[in-house]
Amino acid sequence: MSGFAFSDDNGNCIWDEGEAKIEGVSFTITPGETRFASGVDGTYSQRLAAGNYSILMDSHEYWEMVCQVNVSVTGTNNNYNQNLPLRKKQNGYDLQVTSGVTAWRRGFANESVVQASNTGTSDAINAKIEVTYPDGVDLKSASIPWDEVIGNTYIWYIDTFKTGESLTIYLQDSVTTDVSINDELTLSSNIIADGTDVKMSNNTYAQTVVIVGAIDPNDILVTPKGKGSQGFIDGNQLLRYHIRFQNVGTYKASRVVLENKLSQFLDIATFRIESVSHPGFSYVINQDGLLTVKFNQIELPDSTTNEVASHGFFIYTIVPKKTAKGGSRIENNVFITFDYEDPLLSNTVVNTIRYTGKPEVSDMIIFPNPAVSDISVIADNITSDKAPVIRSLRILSTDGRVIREISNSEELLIQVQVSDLAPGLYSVLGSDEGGTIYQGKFIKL
Ligand SMILES: [Ca+2]
Ligand SMILES: [Ca+2]
Repeated sequence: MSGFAFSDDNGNCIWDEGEAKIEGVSFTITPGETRFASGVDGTYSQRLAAGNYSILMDSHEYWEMVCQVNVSVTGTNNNYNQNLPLRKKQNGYDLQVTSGVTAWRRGFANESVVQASNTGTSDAINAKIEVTYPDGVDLKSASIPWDEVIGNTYIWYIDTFKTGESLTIYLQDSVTTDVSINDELTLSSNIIADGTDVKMSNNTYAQTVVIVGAIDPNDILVTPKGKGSQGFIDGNQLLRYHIRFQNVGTYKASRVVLENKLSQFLDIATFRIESVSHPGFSYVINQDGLLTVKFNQIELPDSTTNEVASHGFFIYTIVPKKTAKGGSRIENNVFITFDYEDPLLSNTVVNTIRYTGKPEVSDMIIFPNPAVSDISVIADNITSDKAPVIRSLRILSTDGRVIREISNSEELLIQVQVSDLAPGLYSVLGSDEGGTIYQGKFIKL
C-alpha cells in the first residue's frame, strides 16, 4: 500500500491539483499498530498482510485527519493506492531544527547531521539555517553547500521552506587534536524566516557532545546522565536517548533493526523521535513497551569501505511516568541487528528518579562494635542489584557535636579512624544521593 499525505484544502477527502503534499506526519496502521511517517513529497509505502485496516493519524499540533481511511487488503502482491487527507488546525509556519552527531572522535573525521523542518501549515519565506561549530572541530564539507560562513558559523539560505518539508544536511567534520578526550563541546543550530513562527522554542538547538577516543560504535547514550553512578534525575526530567550504530562488518548492510525495550517507568505517550540519520524507517512500540525500528534498504556501507558513511543513529526523547516513585531505576539498552547477523547488545544506561518530600530513614551497619581503632560503615538495605552508596557521613558525640565528617565518598563500605576518640557512645548519620538518611550507633572502648 502506498500513497502520500496532503493538505485537503477543500475538505473533499481526495487530493486535488495544487493541494500541498505533507512530509513528516506520523500515522498508525491498526490492527498491528505499525507506525510510519510520511517521507519526501508526503509519500509512504507499507507492506501489509491480507486483512482490513484503518490508518489513523498520530496526534499532531497543527494537523488532524477528519476523513476516515479504511483499507481492505486481499490476495498477495497486490498494490493499493491510498492518499492521506489532512486538515489544518492552525495557520502558520513552524520551523524547527535539530542536529545529531554520531560521535566526535579526537583526530578523526565524523559525520554529523542537521535536520530542519517546517511542521506548520504554511510556507516559510526567506529561511536561514545557521550552524555554529565549537573551536577544535572543523567543518570540511556538506551535502548541501553552505551559502556563507562567518567565523565558525555556516549559513544556508532557503527561499521557500514549504509546509511539511524537511531538509537534511550531512556534514563531514573533523575533530582536531587540539581538543582532549572527555572535553564537552557544543554544536549549535538555529533557523529563522520572515514573518512569525508560531512556536519559537524549537528554532534553536544545542547539542553537547563528549569527545571520545576509540569507541564501541554500537551504543546508547542518555542525556542528562544524572547525578552520580545511579544517574539521579527529577521525576519530570525529559530524557534523550541517542542510539548509535556502525556497520563494522565486511560488506554493506541492507537492513538494520533496533530493538529497544522501554522501561516500565517511562511514559510511552511522551515518546518523540528527535533525529534519525537515515530516512525511510518504520517503527512500532508494542504493548510491552518494546520499540522496534526497522531501516529497510538502508544500504549502510561497511567501515572499511567508507568509515564516515558507515555510522547511523536514532535519537528520541521520553519522560518518566508521573506515577514512577523516587528510587525507580530506569535502565535502557538496545539490540542492534545488521542484516541477518546475530543481534549486538549495547551498553546499559541508568537513571534513577530522585526522592522528593520527606527523606526515607534506613539503618546502617557498623562494625566492629564496640570499636577500638576504626569502624566500617555500610548501608543496611543492600540488595544485589541496588546497593546504596552512603555519600556523606557524620559521627556525633552524645551532646550533638560533629566529631568526624566525610563527604563525597564513592565506596560501598566506608572506613573511619576512631582511635583518637574518647571512650563512650557515638551516633552516626549518613545520606545517599537519593536523599535516604542512614543512622546507627557505636561504642568506642
Ligand atoms: Ca481535496
Ligand atoms: Ca518554530
